Amino acid sequence: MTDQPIKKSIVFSGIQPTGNLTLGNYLGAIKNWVQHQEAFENLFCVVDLHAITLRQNPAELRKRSLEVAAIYLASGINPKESAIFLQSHVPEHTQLSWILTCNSYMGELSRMTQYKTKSQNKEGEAIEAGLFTYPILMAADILLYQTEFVPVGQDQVQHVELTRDLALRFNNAYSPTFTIPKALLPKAGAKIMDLSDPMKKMSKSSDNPNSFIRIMDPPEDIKRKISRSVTDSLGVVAYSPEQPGIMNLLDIMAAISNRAPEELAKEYQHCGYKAFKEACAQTIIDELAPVQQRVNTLLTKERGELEEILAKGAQKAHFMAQKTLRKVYKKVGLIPPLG
Ligand code: ATP
Ligand code: LTN
Repeated sequence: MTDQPIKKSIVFSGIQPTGNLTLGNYLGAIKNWVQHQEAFENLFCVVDLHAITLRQNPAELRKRSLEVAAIYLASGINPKESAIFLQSHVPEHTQLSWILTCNSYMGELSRMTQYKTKSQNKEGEAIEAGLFTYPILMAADILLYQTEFVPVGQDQVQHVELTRDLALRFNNAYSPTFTIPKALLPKAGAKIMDLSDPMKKMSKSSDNPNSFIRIMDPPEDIKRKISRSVTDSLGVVAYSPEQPGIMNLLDIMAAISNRAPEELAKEYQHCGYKAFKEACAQTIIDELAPVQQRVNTLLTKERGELEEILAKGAQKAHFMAQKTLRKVYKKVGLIPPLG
């Protein structure tokens, strides 16, 4: 018997530094990353190249990129366990993306729900090509690291499926090159809904600030937004699809407390909506308060450390990404650079 350390499976995920991160991003993605952190070898990326799919204010984008990294750390991502880095610091992402673009079909890209919705919102306007090819860059992000699991919210599952298709196509056309990744959804919180319209997903790019809770929202705002959230006229707390607003609040509480939403519904069944909403707001406030405090410290007093963590993360990611890209270069007939 040799004492070889067991190789951990690789996890990759990312969030775009556009807008303010919401409770949806926190519960659908980040909290799940933290929970699985020790079982895997992790790469958590701030996908700034994805952010510029739609034009950004440059100063704002710089600020948000650091803030997202700070949120990862403040939420419990341990930089000793996981690499945290900015996508634009590892050039292999765009390099692999081009090679995959040459192996992707217009048809499969035009079937992506996110593309369809975002392009419909721009009817009559010019649609940026990046909006169309964006899932290929996401596939490159994932495949560069021989990723096995991709922890994301429900809305990204279709993109992970496309990534699998592209990887299988490449492996079949050349020879086994990429690990075939799988999406990893959280037990609760995979789809947090909009507080003003519980049939829509909570989104950080929504125009209505009452529709989402930001990770950095102060307690008064959280209380106000939850108390105004759209529910129904049934008046009894129950976990039922006929009550999507209440279901959503129960899902939020369940995801935060690691409990079953049905069990929470029982606990609050004799409680009016007002008191239930107050309890829900308090659960959120208690969860986010320490994260907010830590983010503020990281962005001020510990900014140097934050930048150092990003530099180390990029170095590690670059090392891993280079290995895959060299393989890919050889397979398709490009000459890998010396060194
Ligand atoms: P945008 O509104 O700008 O498209 P977004 O809020 O959907 O942004 P992304 O950066 O696209 O945020 O998503 C980052 C991660 O957060 C992904 O894993 C995504 O699945 C997850 N996520 C986003 N919104 C929700 C939500 N409402 N519920 C659960 N997970 C979510
Ligand atoms: N497209 C994702 C963000 C993203 C991502 C990734 C998530 C870009 N690259 C790789 C997981 C793995 C989104 O949430 N809009």
